[in-house]
Amino acid sequence: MRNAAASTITELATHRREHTVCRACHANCSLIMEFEGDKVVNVIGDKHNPVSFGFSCVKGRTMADYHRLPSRLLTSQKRVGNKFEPTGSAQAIDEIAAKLEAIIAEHGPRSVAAFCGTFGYLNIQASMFLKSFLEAIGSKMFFDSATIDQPGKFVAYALHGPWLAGCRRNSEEVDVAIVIGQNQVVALSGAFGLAPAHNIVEGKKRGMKLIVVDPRRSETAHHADLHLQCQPGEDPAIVAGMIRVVLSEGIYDKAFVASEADGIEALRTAVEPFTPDVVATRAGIAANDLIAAARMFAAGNKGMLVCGTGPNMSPRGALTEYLGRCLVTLCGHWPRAGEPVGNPGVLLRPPGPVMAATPGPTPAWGFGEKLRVNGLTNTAAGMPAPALPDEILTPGEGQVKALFVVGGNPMLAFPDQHKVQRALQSLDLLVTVDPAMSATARLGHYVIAPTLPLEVPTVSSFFEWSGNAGLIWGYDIPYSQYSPALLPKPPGSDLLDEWDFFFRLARQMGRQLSFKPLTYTHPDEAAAHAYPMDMQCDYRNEDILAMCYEDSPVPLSEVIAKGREGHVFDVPKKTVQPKPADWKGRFDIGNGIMLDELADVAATSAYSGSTEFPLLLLSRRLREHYNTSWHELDALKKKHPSNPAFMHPADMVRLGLRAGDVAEITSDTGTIYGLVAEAPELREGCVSMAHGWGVNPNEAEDPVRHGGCTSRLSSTDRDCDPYTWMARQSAIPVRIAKAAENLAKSA
Ligand SMILES: Nc1nc2c(c(=O)[nH]1)N[C@H]1C(S)=C(S)[C@@H](COP(=O)(O)OP(=O)(O)OC[C@H]3O[C@@H](n4cnc5c(=O)[nH]c(N)nc54)[C@H](O)[C@@H]3O)O[C@H]1N2
Ligand SMILES: Nc1nc2c(c(=O)[nH]1)N[C@H]1C(S)=C(S)[C@@H](COP(=O)(O)OP(=O)(O)OC[C@H]3O[C@@H](n4cnc5c(=O)[nH]c(N)nc54)[C@H](O)[C@@H]3O)O[C@H]1N2
Ligand code: SF4
Ligand SMILES: [Mo]
Repeated sequence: MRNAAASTITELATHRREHTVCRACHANCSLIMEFEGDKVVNVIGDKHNPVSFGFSCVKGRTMADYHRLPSRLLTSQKRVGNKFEPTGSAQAIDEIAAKLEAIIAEHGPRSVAAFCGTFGYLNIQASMFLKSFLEAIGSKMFFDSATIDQPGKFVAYALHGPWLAGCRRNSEEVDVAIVIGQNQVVALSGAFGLAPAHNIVEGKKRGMKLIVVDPRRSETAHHADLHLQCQPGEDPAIVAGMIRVVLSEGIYDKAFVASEADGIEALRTAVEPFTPDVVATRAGIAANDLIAAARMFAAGNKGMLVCGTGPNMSPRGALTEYLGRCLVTLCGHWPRAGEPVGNPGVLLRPPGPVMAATPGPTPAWGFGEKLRVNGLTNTAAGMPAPALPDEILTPGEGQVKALFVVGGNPMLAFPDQHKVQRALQSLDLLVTVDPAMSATARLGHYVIAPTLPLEVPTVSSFFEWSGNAGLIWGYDIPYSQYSPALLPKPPGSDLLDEWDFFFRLARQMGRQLSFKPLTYTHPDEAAAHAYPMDMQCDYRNEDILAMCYEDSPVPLSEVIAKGREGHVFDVPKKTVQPKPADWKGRFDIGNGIMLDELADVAATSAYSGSTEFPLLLLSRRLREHYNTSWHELDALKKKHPSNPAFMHPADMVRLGLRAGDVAEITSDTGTIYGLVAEAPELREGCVSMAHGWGVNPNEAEDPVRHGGCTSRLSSTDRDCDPYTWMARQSAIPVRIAKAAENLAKSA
């Protein structure tokens, strides 16, 4: 008896539960980690959490295992000949600093560029320090993943004009939603908060109508009242068709449009060719469904429309986004004066007055740093990353010679994989900051091994930030969560936080970093509050957090004290303010460039493949994996060992393919392999495949283990958006055949 009692006491002493913020993706779900001693034995969602309601995904639940992956780099790596060798981080910094100084001396600061990938920008301290570092050396060549993602959003935002009260989100009242090519139930990005399936079901109980436009009956479309299972690439015609219905039936919000928008007559003329019958034929949907969708959206009082990566990666993504905004404006679905502001701000200060007004269009491109290729400039979505390989490859003054990649993996994620490889291999210096020997790292000179999320303290500010950036994501309530470091750094490791790497590198180079508190979400305000860092100080993570959120609406100390489990803070309530009587700003719903593009659509036949490449390859996400990472753990591979080529059963029969066969998928730029999986939910004639898999073109591939890299099928020499250079990453024309015996055998 005594022994049993003693062991219970020991168990009680060693068993503990800790709350944490998941940082395996942008959603920042609230998780509970159960420890036995130092060991994490279980991770679950927190059902009492007011924003994630217990939701978690398998990635979050395997967070701790991800920190202990055998392939994780515990020390930085340096290329020696054809091999990589471990190197101390201090030595790596010395050497990188010396190489950079030499490159800058010979080629100027513009020859140094940076790409901030998903795990760079999700870690907002990392991206802030990376930007500061570039600024300190005098380079404006900062690129991020927005221009290989949904640049159309930012461009359309600018051309149409933003709304100072923000986008409508899944607040309690939304009564109608149109979701175009976004699958939030899996991807967690979009307007339905952090527990999308839960929020959609709850919304529908209140009477919310959901319309989904997707060639696939996606997990989100599964909940739809109306699913337009369209031909890919026809989204501009579909939205133009809805606008035409709303205008011709006179069911738009005439008072709102008269008060807030210019250009309705130009828009009316431009959508005229898109009759329900024309759109139905082009997009392969029923004319009555298009009409019903438009009427449903117009009839709502509080509607929201959101586009995802589907239309943004298919032809004319900016046009679809632009027309989507015009439809929202026509229906008057923007938050109005007097409505409550869901989240007045906890750690961040919203960018300006929350007002029912638009300042009018803002510059979409044509400003800032000029690229030397394709006539490109900086844009509202940032510098055009798909053109970075051409910038690297094009000789002449200003040619990029050194590249930092932080939390990104261009070799598997940028379009035109062959060109990306040529570009990266031609660099004098390629440094990745990455826990893995990624496909990009394998072509580089140094890999800096970073700490991982559970090893550092953090706050859930990324999701709050996205609510201020016009992304339609963000908290609806004044919520924040703080998590201390929960796991020690692995024994014997030599790891640096991303911010600390750039701080130390600047110090080594004798450069001065400027610190821009994250509290101020408006760039001008952040710049006004910037101050020089003490370059001799050995800052700790806690110092940096305090500096990031100084002067936050709720003091960081209070978030730390009350926010361990996630907390809704008692901040003064705000309402959307009316605009002043003499306010001049108006939306532009008749932008000439966009409407000329729409005229081009009207003048050309429906988007389709060709005789040689008859199928269209669509982008999609898999629940268990995240872009190019989260591929390794066994728990994640149970369902699919890599990225299957999902196909409609009728296409499989026609092509003589069976589930499990290795298919050879060929576009006019390359060939990849994928395991065929049956997907009756897909529109016939389409293949649906996640990106971010495969290997570099010079590496041996195993279709089962590596999957196929869909970027190898796209080109940046044509079909690109003229301003952001967004390439065709979805709706790529391909042909499919059964792979040769030897490849099939390796399956
Ligand atoms: N064809 C096609 N192409 C696409 C897409 C598509 O749908 N279809 N999607 C596009 C989209 S939306 C995006 S956002 C891009 C993504 O493009 P990238 O941002 O370039 O790719 P990721 O896979 O997100 O990069 C993740 C890298 O970060 C590393 N990493 C993981 N955790 C950490 C960490 O804590 N710290 C650091 N420093 N590194 C970490 C991983 O090992 C991996 O190498 O791809 C785009 N490419
Ligand atoms: N589990 C998981 N979550 C993720 C990611 C991940 O890799 N895994 N990636 C993250 C990233 S970086 C991002 S940007 C977001 C993206 O989030 P989403 O934009 O929701 O991305 P997907 O889940 O790929 O959904 C895109 C949908 O568009 C459809 N589609 C493809 N082409 C077309 C077209 O031409 N027209 C229309 N109407 N639809 C089309 C596809 O069938 C698919 O259902 O997800 C994020 N979340
Ligand atoms: S969706 Fe999954 S990976 Fe993303 S934050 Fe939530 S638990 Fe983490
Ligand atoms: Mo993305």
